Amino acid sequence: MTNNKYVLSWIDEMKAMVQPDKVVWIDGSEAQLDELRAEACKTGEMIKLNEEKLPGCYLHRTAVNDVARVEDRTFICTRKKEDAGNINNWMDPAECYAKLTKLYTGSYKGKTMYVIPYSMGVVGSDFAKIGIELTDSIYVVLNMAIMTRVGKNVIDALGDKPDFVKGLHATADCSQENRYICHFPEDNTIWSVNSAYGGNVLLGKKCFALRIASYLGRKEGWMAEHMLILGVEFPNGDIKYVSAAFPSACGKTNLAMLIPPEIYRNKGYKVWTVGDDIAWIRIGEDGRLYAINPENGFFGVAPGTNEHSNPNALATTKKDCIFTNVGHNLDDNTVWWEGLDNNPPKNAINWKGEKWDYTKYNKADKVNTSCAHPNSRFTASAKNCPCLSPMFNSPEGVPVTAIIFGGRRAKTAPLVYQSRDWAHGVFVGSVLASETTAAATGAVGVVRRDPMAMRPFIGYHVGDYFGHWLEMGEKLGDKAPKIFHVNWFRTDDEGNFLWPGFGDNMRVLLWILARCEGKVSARETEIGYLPYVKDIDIEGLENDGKEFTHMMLDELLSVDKALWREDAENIEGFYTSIGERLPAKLWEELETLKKNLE
Ligand code: OXD
Ligand code: MN
Repeated sequence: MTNNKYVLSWIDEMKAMVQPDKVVWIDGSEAQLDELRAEACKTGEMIKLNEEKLPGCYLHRTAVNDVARVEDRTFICTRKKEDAGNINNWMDPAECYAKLTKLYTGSYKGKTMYVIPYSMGVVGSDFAKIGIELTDSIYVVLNMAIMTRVGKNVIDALGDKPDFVKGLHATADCSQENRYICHFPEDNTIWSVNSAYGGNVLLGKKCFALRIASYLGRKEGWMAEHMLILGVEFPNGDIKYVSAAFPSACGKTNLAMLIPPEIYRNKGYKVWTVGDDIAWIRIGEDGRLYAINPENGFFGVAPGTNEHSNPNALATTKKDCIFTNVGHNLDDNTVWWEGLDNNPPKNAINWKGEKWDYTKYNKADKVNTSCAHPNSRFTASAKNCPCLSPMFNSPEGVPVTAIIFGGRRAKTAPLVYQSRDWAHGVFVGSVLASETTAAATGAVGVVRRDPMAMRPFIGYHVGDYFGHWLEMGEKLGDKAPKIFHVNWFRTDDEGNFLWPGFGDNMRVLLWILARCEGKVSARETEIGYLPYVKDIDIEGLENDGKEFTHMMLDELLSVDKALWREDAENIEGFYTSIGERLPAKLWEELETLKKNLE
């Protein structure tokens, strides 16, 4: 498919190590993908679902010990240890290559090596980047063909240049103790072995588009962020775009595909989805910030997705979708997951491949009793999304008016606040945090700092990463987007959520955009600018079937200084752990916060 000598010699080298029986280049054609689908069904790797109800859809189950990203086995292998920073696992590159070479050697024997040329971003556009993934898994090929732009046109766009990310994946024997997801940012290389779960093996996603890309972004003056991108259309037809970072499992896909409440729809408001997980952001020719979604599909969490929480995502999964680790309803050969509806199938196979008894479901032990694994997924093509932005394929991306950071905080963070300026906004993002829920760990309320929601995804030193954010702000000057923080997860003393969330988050988005346009005033507080209660529209709003009142909003917008003082101490510990590469400007921001709270 190519004469590119860099590509060919790298593949030869990898072939000599993994020793496949044959090599197949993925050309991106439907005919080839169809053959692979048929082969995967023949071997049992995938199950074809009901063609009438779910046309073109398949079910796949991973090994039971291989169902999520493995942060403790994910490494950034820079030559100098300090360049990886304190929140990444580090291994010396030479040592890592040697260690993994042993695991890879002969691991493709009896198998086919699939060569997947893929583009992150519109093929051939200025801001796109190319990767080649070698894999022994048809499941990986078919997922990559949904999540990225794959095929011959990509290799043609590469021409004879050496600018591609080299990704090697081997399922090997899927052993947990030998599972490694390793990144060599200085070599443009990713090595993943002993896993077949999406987040570890779809190398275009977290590995390239966040870890390697964040490293490249710093070098080249742009940013790779764990952010959704959405456009809010106003009744006059104007569309304003925001990008928003939330830690994993905080509802990014739901926010990205939000459907405004009826009263807003009737007035002509609409939300358009550009991306649900990753944004590549750079300064455009007019000096403003522009964002693209480098992906071509959604790898969304299935449980909890339903007609109320995210009808657009549900619609997106109705054709040409690959479901992973969800339940299999044998009565009609469809899929089911917890939270889809109130009709658990009576004749079903669970995510482990065992007969499932819906009467034994126990919320406190989801992993063992649920039909679908809590981290089960759908891989769906962006083009099937009913609210996909017409700008999705725009090579320039969309201009960003506001940046939003969000965490899961029961008490501390108010519903929404605005940072005083860019540097303060970088401070707010740098200390982003979520509290663990009982369901996740057993320990309630443990704060995990997740800077810019990038904790598991920064491909270099976190202190340098913050420095890069500050520098971008300096370059943007007065064209910088405004930065906000939201918290949809504030609770009362009984642990009930105070804010209805989902479509009603539109009300908060509108305040944010009104602030960006200088159309609404705000009150300055210790932590930043907060809305006046009158300025968040609560017309027709209900929470849990009860009318939502201004008093409730008052509570959601209150700042408990004692809790914030505690938080400031926690931030100090976090900043201290980062060491001397933490920019002085952020220490100053922390001092300002502390003074304000005195
Ligand atoms: C994801 C994640 O899968 O953030 O998007 O874990
Ligand atoms: Mn994510």
